[in-house]
Amino acid sequence: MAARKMDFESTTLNLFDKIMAKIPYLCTLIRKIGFLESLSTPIRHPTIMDKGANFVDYVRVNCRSGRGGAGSAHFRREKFVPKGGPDGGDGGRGGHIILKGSRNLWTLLHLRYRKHLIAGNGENGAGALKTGADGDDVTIEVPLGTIARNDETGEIEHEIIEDGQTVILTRGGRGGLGNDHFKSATNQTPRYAQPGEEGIDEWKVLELRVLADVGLVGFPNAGKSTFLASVTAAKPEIAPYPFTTIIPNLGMVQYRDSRSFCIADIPGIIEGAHLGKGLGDRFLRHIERNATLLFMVAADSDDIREQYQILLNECEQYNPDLLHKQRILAITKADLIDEELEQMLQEELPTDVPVIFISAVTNKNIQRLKDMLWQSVANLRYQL
Ligand SMILES: Nc1nc2c(ncn2[C@@H]2O[C@H](COP(=O)(O)OP(=O)(O)OP(=O)(O)O)[C@@H](O)[C@H]2O)c(=O)[nH]1
Ligand SMILES: [Mg+2]
Repeated sequence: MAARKMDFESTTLNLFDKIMAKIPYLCTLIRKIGFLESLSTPIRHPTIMDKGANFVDYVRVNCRSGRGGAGSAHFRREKFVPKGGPDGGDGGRGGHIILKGSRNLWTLLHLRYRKHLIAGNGENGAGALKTGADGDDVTIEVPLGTIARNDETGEIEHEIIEDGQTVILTRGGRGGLGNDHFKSATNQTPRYAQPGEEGIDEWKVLELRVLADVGLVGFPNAGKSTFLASVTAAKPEIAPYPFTTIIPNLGMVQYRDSRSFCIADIPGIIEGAHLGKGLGDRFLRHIERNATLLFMVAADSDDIREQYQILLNECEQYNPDLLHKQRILAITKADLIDEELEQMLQEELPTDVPVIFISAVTNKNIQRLKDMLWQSVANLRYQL
């Protein structure tokens, strides 16, 4: 009996030892399983929200200008100066909220987490005609092309288009007048002064509309970014899948005789963009300011004329004024079709717009297109 008990105990101990010996191996196994699992779970690629998060072109800000300081109702009191008369100074004005254009900024990102702009209050006036100090202004820098709207009415109030340009977004309250202002022949001891004016507390909408001479309009994958990269020093992302570009890109074309113009490449638009399809019409606002619209349709599309019409329609749905802009139609990727097919396509092209076949790969007609764009830009810029 005792021997059997000993036997059982030694077997248990052996088993225990064996398990303990296997622990490092089990740990490695568990780690390996974890590694294999991580292989099977898809890697999280940056999403549209991640990539575009730094491009902010619309913010609502709460602007609170400062209250004006009260005027002083004070009388001069000095030895040997009896009945010195009123000498109350004026209150200082409240601080303004000021917008300032800066060519170094490109988005409104810096205002995304700075929702409340609060200016300082003006100081009260004092005796001996001392005027109170003005409240501290709050100046926010914004990129060129920013417009400020009234949040309630949607009315455009200001537009920043030049570097260093400043406008008062929300005006600070006026300082009250001191009693010195109210003295008169019939009232030589006015015992009152004006209170300071209240500051304004309001919401404003700041919207960025990129200032560029030429805007690229096309379906995703049409070759817009490739064209931008071939004529400017910009390095946009280029890839053979739709919606590679999800935020606008800008590039400067160095034209002959050191003249230059700016091109904006906006994300591709698709049929129904005005109903929110694809990336929607959110980025169309960035071509509203462009002098010329360069429509781009790929040469290997099923029906070039139809695609052009769809793009035109989306622009019209967004803002009918876009149709009054100068237009050029570029048929991209012309290297994918031969001369014969190009001749055949010529007959099916829209007739209401200048058309040019280009290829960013073989450089076909790129210089000619630059000439056409410059002509169109210069026409408006210098009213030739
Ligand atoms: N063969 C040929 N391929 C081109 C040409 N231009 C662009 N591509 C190719 O077309 C694909 C799409 O080009 P993108 O410039 O990214 O197109 P996009 O219009 O900017 O596309 P989204 O940003 O998605 O709207 C890429 O694989 C380019 O290499 C061209 O002239 N010839
Ligand atoms: Mg692109």
